Amino acid sequence: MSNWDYLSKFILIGDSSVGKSSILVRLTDDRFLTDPDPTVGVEFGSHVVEIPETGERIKCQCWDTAGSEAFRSITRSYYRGAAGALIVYSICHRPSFLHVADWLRDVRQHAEESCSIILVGNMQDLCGDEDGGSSEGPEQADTSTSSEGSTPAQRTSKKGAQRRREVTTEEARTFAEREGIMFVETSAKTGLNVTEAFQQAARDIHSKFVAAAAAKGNNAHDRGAGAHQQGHSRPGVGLVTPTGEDTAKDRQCCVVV
Ligand SMILES: Nc1nc2c(ncn2[C@@H]2O[C@H](COP(=O)(O)OP(=O)(O)OP(=O)(O)O)[C@@H](O)[C@H]2O)c(=O)[nH]1
Ligand SMILES: [Mg+2]
Repeated sequence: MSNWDYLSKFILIGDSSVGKSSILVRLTDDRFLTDPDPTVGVEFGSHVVEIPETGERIKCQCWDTAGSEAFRSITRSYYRGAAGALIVYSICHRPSFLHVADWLRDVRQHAEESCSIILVGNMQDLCGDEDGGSSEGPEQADTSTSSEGSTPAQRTSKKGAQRRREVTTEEARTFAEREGIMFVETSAKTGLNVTEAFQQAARDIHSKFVAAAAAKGNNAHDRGAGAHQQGHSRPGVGLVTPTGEDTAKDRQCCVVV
């Protein structure tokens, strides 16, 4: 018996050193790496999240991309077929937020039109309060060096330096609302809202799936319906359902178009 009801492809994008890989490791392994290597190209991880209201389980197959410009042409090729996209920035590093518009343009250009997009303001533990300042100890990555010109290495090497919030929750929320995307603040270090970010996106993907099924006159919850054939996917929606038997072959399916 499968431990998931739907399979969905996610991409994590955003500037270098904003914590994309850390978010994925928190989701899949529930741990935090203080000194991870920058991602080279793309990395993969998967995890089943449950939608609390319906109890349905979505297996999130996540492609964690390198933020570095050098890998951009490689990473863009992973956008295709993504049902969900997490655009990550650091709430303590304003340039990473200013670049969100570019990442959004990229997703809209290269991913499916129906891709559910969530803006993720990470590193909430470093400067969670709106007035700025660190709420945690000195071992964390520093992101306080305001601004353009600071390299990711510089931003993460000054242990113990003062951190300041550079993007308010309100500003990010207003941006997200204007763009019609979801929004959440997270901490890969403490785990705050990490699962919730994926749940929120999964919920949105699922509701699109149900709406598409209804438009076609199918019942998305009826396992006997044609919608639940092995590896079936709904074009433009990006959900795959396992068969009732859930063979190993079903579970390896990872490309959703
Ligand atoms: N305190 C704190 N540090 C974090 C958080 N998320 C990531 N970091 C740290 O920030 C640094 C960069 O994290 P990564 O996860 O490698 O960032 P990335 O976005 O994957 O970077 P690229 O792979 O280069 O694109 C690391 O030192 C992490 O330990 C967080 O929520 N809180
Ligand atoms: Mg990474």
